[in-house]
Amino acid sequence: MARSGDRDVRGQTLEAAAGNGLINRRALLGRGMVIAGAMGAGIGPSAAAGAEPLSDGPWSLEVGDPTPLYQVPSKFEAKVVRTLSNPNHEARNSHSRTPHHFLEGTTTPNGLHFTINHGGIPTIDPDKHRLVIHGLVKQPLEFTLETLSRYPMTSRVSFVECGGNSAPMFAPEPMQETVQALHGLASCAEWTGVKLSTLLEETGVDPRAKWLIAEGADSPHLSRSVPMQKALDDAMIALYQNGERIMPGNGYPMRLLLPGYEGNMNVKFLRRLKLVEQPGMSYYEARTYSPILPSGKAYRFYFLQEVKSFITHPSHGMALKGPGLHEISGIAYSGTGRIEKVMVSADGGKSWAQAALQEPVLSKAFTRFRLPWRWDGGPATLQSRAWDESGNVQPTRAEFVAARGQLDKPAPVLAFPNQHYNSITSWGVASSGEVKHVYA
Ligand SMILES: Nc1nc2c(c(=O)[nH]1)N[C@H]1C(S)=C(S)[C@@H](COP(=O)(O)O)O[C@H]1N2
Ligand SMILES: [Mo]
Repeated sequence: MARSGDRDVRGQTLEAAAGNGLINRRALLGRGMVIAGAMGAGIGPSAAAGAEPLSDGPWSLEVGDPTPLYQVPSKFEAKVVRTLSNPNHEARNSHSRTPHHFLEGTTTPNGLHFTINHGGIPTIDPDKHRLVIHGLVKQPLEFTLETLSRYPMTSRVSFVECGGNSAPMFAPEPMQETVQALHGLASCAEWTGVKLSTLLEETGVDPRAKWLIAEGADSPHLSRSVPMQKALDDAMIALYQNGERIMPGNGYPMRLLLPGYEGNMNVKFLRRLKLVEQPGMSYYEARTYSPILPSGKAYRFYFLQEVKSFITHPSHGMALKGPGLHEISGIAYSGTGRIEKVMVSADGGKSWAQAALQEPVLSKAFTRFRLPWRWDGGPATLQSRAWDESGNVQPTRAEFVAARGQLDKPAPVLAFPNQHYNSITSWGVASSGEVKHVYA
């Protein structure tokens, strides 16, 4: 609980919102809390500031570096990188995971967007690339990057998440892995391109068309069937990612963006859309990416990425530097729409406080949540739980396992046969300050 002596700059008492030190999110609305005074000894801003003039570092005494044509992060940020499933570049399906624990806000920088490429990253000459829309259309059309760019463009922020994201949590024991290893197959960007409905207006749609088959130009020619309803709703042929051309690993020069739908359906290096009556039952929709149920049955299709959240700060592998005020912060999203609320617990789910959501809260996009917390130095179990605007709620782990099962024995992070895991993640904080992945 917040102690009565803890006050924000307006002199208001930091109001307890739930057990084990959670503070009301309204404390974040003020002009800031008095952190230096509220921190434990030896951490936080120095109380002696202002007494002596600042000393000059060597960087203050010489002319700095020349300006590069394309800038990259500071060399001091070298640890902020993706992790690779095949670090030695073995020729097979390759995953790279977003380091959520090093990032803030809601936009994933392009260099850190996760990627999954089943046949490597093709080097596509944008001038030679073509997109064809055919099948059950009135008039088949072929587009170059140039002709596509003449259509009205729109931008939208959307997350992309692999159906296999968070699958390590199917393990019967909590895997001692970072938020990057557990949840790094989800990222969020602003995508700009042409709405698919605009192009389908021009080709015309035969009323018999119920699906379209999207195909990529990479060597596996990855293809997925997409319901026409989604194609005519918010599907986009994306050409830009956070303002610049789509990264090679994310589908250069164009990809299908299906906001809120399973990552695999967002076909990259997009070269063909064929309108058909029946789904194609391609490799990735017939064999992979369908959740397996405890009964042994599998879903035929499972397109939606359901409501999920996880705390990124603090999270597994970090160490709190001492009791006192800390901010709990994380990411929430739902393939159905906007995030309605996120609740946070510091006592393993016994009591909950509502987190502040950073505006703007966008549909099918990452939403950052925050809550102040006074850690008393004792054990704590941190959890977050999200609700979306349609009333869908993130399941507890017990609820999820009851419905969807778990593995009998541990498996390596990469070898998870099941998909679409979205239950609550728990981080255990020990008295030493060490943070570990736990099940609660
Ligand atoms: N052509 C093609 N499209 C593809 C893939 C691929 O290997 N080839 N991988 C799919 C998978 S499994 C996922 S999860 C998403 C990942 O999108 P990203 O790499 O932009 O994050 O792309 C999908 N689209
Ligand atoms: Mo995926």
